[in-house]
Amino acid sequence: MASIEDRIKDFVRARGVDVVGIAGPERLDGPPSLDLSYTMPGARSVVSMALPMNTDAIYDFLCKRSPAPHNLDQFLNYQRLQRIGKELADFLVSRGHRAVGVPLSADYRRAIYVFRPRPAFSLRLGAMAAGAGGQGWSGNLMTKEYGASIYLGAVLTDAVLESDAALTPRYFVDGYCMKCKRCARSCPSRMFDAKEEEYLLLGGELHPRGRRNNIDLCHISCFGLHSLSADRRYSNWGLHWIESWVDNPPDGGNPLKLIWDMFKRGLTAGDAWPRFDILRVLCSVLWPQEIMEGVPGLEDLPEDEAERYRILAEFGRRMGVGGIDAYPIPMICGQCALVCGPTLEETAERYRALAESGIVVPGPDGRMVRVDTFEEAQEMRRRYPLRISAYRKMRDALDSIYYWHRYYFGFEPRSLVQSRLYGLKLKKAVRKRRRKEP
Ligand code: B12
Repeated sequence: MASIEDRIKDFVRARGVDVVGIAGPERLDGPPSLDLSYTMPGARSVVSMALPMNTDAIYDFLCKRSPAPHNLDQFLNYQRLQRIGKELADFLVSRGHRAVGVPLSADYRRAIYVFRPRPAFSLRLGAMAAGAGGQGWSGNLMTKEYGASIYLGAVLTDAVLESDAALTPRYFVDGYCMKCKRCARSCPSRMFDAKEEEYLLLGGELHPRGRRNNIDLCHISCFGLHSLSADRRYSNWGLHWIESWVDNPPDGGNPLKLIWDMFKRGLTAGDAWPRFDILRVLCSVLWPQEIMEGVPGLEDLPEDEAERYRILAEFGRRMGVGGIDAYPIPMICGQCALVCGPTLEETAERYRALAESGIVVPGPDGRMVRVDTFEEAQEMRRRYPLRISAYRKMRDALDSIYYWHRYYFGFEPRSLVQSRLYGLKLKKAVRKRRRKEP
């Protein structure tokens, strides 16, 4: 008779997921967000799953043709992963276990400072523990099949499952990233270093990634608050620039200045809350069929950009999020993951597409316009400045402060203790490693 582990894998493979791995209780020793009991008390094992991003949509995004296909791809795949997660959880329940599908993002632990979120459960760490992939230089989860351009899902269960073989901690960094590191160049704000390493401690082993200059740089790029690359050669799909960064890109060395710049820009953007909220509802709610009605598949997306935005905005409104109708594009960046393909050649090709793509800025009727050079982009921004009313700015600032605190503010001694203990263990392991180095 087939084992429960084989049945689980057959179950998800039958639904089109070819990257799947399992981690049992002995694998779950790592950062606080690998503690399953925070999300599901009594959980002992994780089933991790990955779906690939659509490659044509990636090229449309990186080449600055359109951000709409990649955004639709994420909308559809986050719903698909939630559906498969729920079906797998139901399957495990029918076999006498307890099980839940994990929210795919925006499910954070409560903290005093809410704007540097810590996931309740980290899908990347779960996937590493389950052998579905390994950590890449960017910190993204890489898979052998698709590189880092993937979406992750997971189911937690109280069943004690047998673990799959995990990849060695340096599997991707030594075998792939050391010859590439294009992810570091594709991050507009240079969030992580191209040379120096830092580590995650998982199962007593140090897993390398590029040293982070400051995680806020990632938030600033990914939420489109500063979309111009440090070398001014390309941008992501964000609407804004932080003016003082154009001539002096930050290096992460002054964290307070970075936080100040982030708030000054974020709280005057006029649409910061709905842009985050759409991701929150998309990743934590499995929407019924009537909400998905009329949402086309990628192959049926119309050519006309305005019509594409109308479809995405309508989908957002049906999920209860309005206020970004003119530019309903929540996935603005993520370029470090998008460029990272299954082979070095494919990654080089994607990076070339990005590096030569130019800069997008808001144009005449608010539509994004692509230009070749920094000088042209500056001229467009001067001619067509974004006009956001004082009322909208104020309302959005208040919404952002209120909702982030409502959903994520709190004091959790358990998280603090876990974080402190993990920090101490990590320091000790890094010291030990340094002593051994020649
Ligand atoms: C937070 C988050 C973001 C943030 C920050 C990203 C970042 N660089 O960490 C933002 C919004 C900017 C973001 C952007 C993106 N994300 Co994102 N994001 C997440 C999320 C919610 C958690 C990431 C995570 O695992 N952090 C925890 C650990 C691994 O990160 P860490 O900072 O190193 O943690 C350290 C400390 O924080 C501490 N620690 C860990 N946990 C805790 C808990 C407590 C309480 C404390 C005190 C400390 C602590 O220990 C760690 C080691 O030192 C996951 C969904 C999920 N629930 O897993 C998606 C997820 C990782 N994102 C994903 C994607 C696709 C993206 C984007 C490509 C954008 C997009 N959607 O297209 C970009 C990529 C940018 C990048 N370089 O990561 C995918 C995975 C992609 C991949 N291949 O890995 C995920 C899994 C979503 C999904 N369901 O598919 N993301």
